[in-house]
Order: sequence, then C-alpha cells, then structure tokens
Amino acid sequence: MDSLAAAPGTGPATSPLPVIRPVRTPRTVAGLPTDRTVVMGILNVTPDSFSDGGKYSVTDEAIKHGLRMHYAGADVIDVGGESSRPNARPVPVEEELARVLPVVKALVTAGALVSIDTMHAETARQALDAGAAIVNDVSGEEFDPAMPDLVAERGVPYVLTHRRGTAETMDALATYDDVVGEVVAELTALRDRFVAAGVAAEQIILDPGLGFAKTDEHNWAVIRSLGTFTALGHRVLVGASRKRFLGTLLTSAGRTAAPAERDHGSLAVATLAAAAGAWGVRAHDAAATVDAVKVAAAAGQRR
Ligand code: PMM
Repeated sequence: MDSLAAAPGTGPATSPLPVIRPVRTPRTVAGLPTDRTVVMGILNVTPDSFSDGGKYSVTDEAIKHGLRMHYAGADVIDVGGESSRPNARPVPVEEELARVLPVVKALVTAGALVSIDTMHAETARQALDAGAAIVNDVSGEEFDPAMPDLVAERGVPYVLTHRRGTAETMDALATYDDVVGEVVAELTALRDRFVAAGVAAEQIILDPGLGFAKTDEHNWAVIRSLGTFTALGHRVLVGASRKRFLGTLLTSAGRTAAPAERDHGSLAVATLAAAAGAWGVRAHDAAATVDAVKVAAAAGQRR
C-alpha cells in the first residue's frame, strides 16, 4: 500500500494532482470558528519527518494531502519544511523555501487558510507574501532575531512555542524542578520580548511545546495543567499529535507504538486540550480531530 492509500479519507493512490481552481470564499483568520477549538492539519513537507516517514516530501503529494485535509474540514493547514524532531538536520532557508512555497501557493489558491511552520524569518516572510496567514515558530528561546520585526510589521497571528535550546540540545535541557511553573515563566518572558519589539499581544498564540525539551513525564504534567496556560490571557495551541510520548504510553506487545498507531491517543489529547479551553490543536488526522473538538464543544467544556 502506498502512502496515499494509507492516509485517512484518501482517493486512489494513483490519482493525479487535482486541478486547483481559485475559490470565491477562502478561509480567513477572521472566519475561524470561535465556538470550538480550531484544528490545524499538519503538513510536513520534509523527507525526514518522524511522524509521517517523509511520505509527503514530494510537492505534488504534499499538495494532495493538504487539499484532502482542507476539504475534510481542517480549519488551518500548517505547512512546514524543516523537521523539528530531536537531532534533526537544520535545513538551509533556500531548501526550506523550495519545499514549502509551491505548497503554500497551491493551498492558498484552493482557499485554504495556511500557517507557515518555520524558524526562519525569511521563510515566514516569503510564505506570507505567498498568502500564508499565520506564522508558527517552534524555535522558542533560539528565535531568529529578525522574527519579532517581521511579525510586528505584518500584524499576523504568531505562534510562540516553548522550547529550550535547539533540536540538537533540547533533550539534554529537559530538567525542571517545577515544569509547569518554569515553562509558564519562560514562555511569558519570551512573550514580553516579542511585545517589547512591537508585536501586538493579541496576535501572540502561546504553545507549551509538548516534546520540546520535555520528557514524557514533563509532557503529561503540562497536559494536566493546560488550564494554567489557557488562563494566561492568550490563545493557546497544543501539539500532541503522534508524538513520541504517546508512542511510549501506547505500547503494543511491548513495542513502542509507531507514529501511525498514535492517532487514537492523539485524539484523546486533542479532546482534553479542547476541554481545557485551548484555541487550537495541531493534528495529523485533521478530520477525526474536528469531530473530537466538536464533541468537546457540544459537551460545554470549552471555556
Ligand atoms: N510540533 C512539531 C512541529 N511544529 N508547532 C507547534 N506550534 N507546536 C508543536 O507542538 C509542534 C509544531 C513537531 O511535530 P510534527 O513533526 O508531527 O509536526
């Protein structure tokens, strides 16, 4: 079975790239749902993504997968061209741009609301020029010094994620006495630096950064305390989908669950995040996650 046949809700594996016609009613940030948690469909245009094994590294495959998530109801498509897993190889900006720009353009043309998942201000700039509407940055304290000015100038929503160190060093920096207290303190200090640089506070979306400089136990502590993050006065985004800590919890026959076997657990965390009042969740299985956050909203849990 090839990668397309394996994806949820897909057409035939050999289907050609659909003709993309501009739509009259594109999704917009202003049009995002406010009565339930927003779902960002994850589209990693990387050959080395830990979560999809690089299945969608080819531009056409990535566009098809992004369109599928868009038509399946994902509110936002989060396009990234650089893996952020521990010890991932940094990707030069030119290579990152070559991966993401054609995908951003195609999805925007199809009416999707696109966020650009990048640690590089130049990639964010060109993606915004190509029609992306949100910048999603997991660089944490190691942010690109040009990023605050860009985000301030463009006035777009900006996801500020907690991470210590880089992809290479973050695992060794996962030491806390009080993980929730320290993550909140470090994230709000970063927030203050962006606000001091001219970024409007209301455009900043906070993300506690599950898996970034955190052990499994740290991730669970953060998940148990999501209400502490949603009480900070910003929109909160949570990215648990298919992460390693779910693989180690969801062992099968003593074997760590593979990324594709983590979707049910990912849905459970998305539901918990929605119940805790998260503004958004990142998800690989976007269609199922939209159902999950609708259930959480209908149950009256979203604050
Ligand atoms: N995780 C990954 C990539 N981008 N962005 C945000 N805001 N939060 C996250 O937790 C996050 C992210 C890594 O996971 P992936 O490779 O499955 O996308």
